[in-house]
Amino acid sequence: MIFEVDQKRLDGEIETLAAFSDAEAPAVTRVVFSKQDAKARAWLKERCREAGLAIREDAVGNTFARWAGTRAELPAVGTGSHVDAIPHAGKYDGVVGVLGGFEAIRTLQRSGFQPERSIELVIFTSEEPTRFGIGCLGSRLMSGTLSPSEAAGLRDAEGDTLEAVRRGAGFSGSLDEVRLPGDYYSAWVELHIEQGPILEREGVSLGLVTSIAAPASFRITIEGEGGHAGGRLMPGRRDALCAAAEIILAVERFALGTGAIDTVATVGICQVHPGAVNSIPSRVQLAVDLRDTDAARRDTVLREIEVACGEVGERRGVKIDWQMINADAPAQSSPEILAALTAACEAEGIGFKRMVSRAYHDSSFMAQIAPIAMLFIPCRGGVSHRPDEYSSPEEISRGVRVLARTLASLSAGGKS
Ligand code: HGY
Ligand code: MN
Ligand code: MN
Repeated sequence: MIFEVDQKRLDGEIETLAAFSDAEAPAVTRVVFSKQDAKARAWLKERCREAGLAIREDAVGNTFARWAGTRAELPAVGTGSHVDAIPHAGKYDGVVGVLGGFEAIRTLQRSGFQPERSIELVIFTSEEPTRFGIGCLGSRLMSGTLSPSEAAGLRDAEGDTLEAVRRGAGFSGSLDEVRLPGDYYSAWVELHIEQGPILEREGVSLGLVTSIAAPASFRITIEGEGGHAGGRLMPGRRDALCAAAEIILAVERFALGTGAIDTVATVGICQVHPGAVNSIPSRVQLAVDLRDTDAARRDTVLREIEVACGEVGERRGVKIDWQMINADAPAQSSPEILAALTAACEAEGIGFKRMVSRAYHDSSFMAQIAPIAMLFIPCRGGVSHRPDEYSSPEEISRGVRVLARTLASLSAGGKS
């Protein structure tokens, strides 16, 4: 069976989706439940309806577009990703998995293939932590990793709760209904850009993800003493930003200190109060992202940072509070799904390599309710979460062809 991807149309759709953005092109900003997010969702649902897929949305906006199989009573095969984008991001992160998964379904339809198990495209709500501070909100609720009550109470920077925002965006119903049963999907595959340099550097077309790194994130609030930048002399100052500076460098030092290339740590947010050039910072809020393929090694770094906070707080006379947001386990891919991807790569004559994912994905949580794997395509220079993020139409098409073939093989009925 030959699978022909409609590369031209797919490329056009990526450009159309990128235009639903709150940033100047080529940057893309599309924060969950924003107007641009709503436009993107509406546009995607229309395209899926045109393809004859049955659409449903759950109480938090996860969107499901199903191609009914001949044995629709069996657990379905799932694929998909996210279309929300962090501020000033690119146009491929998540989108390749949604539009690529959609094109894989249309490619199978055009080839005359008829699935036994239904094949379902999923567009997850809020994979990015931008608005509510925690990533993979939709898939956490689907997998039961986050409770409905914890989720409902999450607040954005304006203080609006997820409960109020989702209802304002038209998603009602109980969050209790978002959770999927363990046998909802028989298999799950997500296509995604690598967001790293390995495939391009090694000249390999596709990556078969064997495991997804263990992400953790937390907030550190430092309370010092404000005052006049001129009148308050240096001795005895309790400058919250100077204390924060020591902590930020400690985060970097401890991540480097494990000696393992897989330990990564980033302080991506630093909010200074009152934020005036002639006023001593009285309060600083840091948001820290810490990951490792080895959860125990990650947690060692976590503890080192905690100890350093205590020492800096003591020495500088500032109060330091710590709020854990998440500390997730690494996710393992299923040998069965990896085997299906391997067979599809070989059938298509496309080179591949096994690798880990250092970015987290919704598949990290889908792994708790289904056998999963991810399929990576190269991205130029390994760049992502930047406007110059790029994957070529040819690289995307190779990913879509292998995904289509994999979905076809997984959708064969077999055991129920
Ligand atoms: O941060 C991540 O790993 C993902 O891109 N949200
Ligand atoms: Mn991302
Ligand atoms: Mn992503």
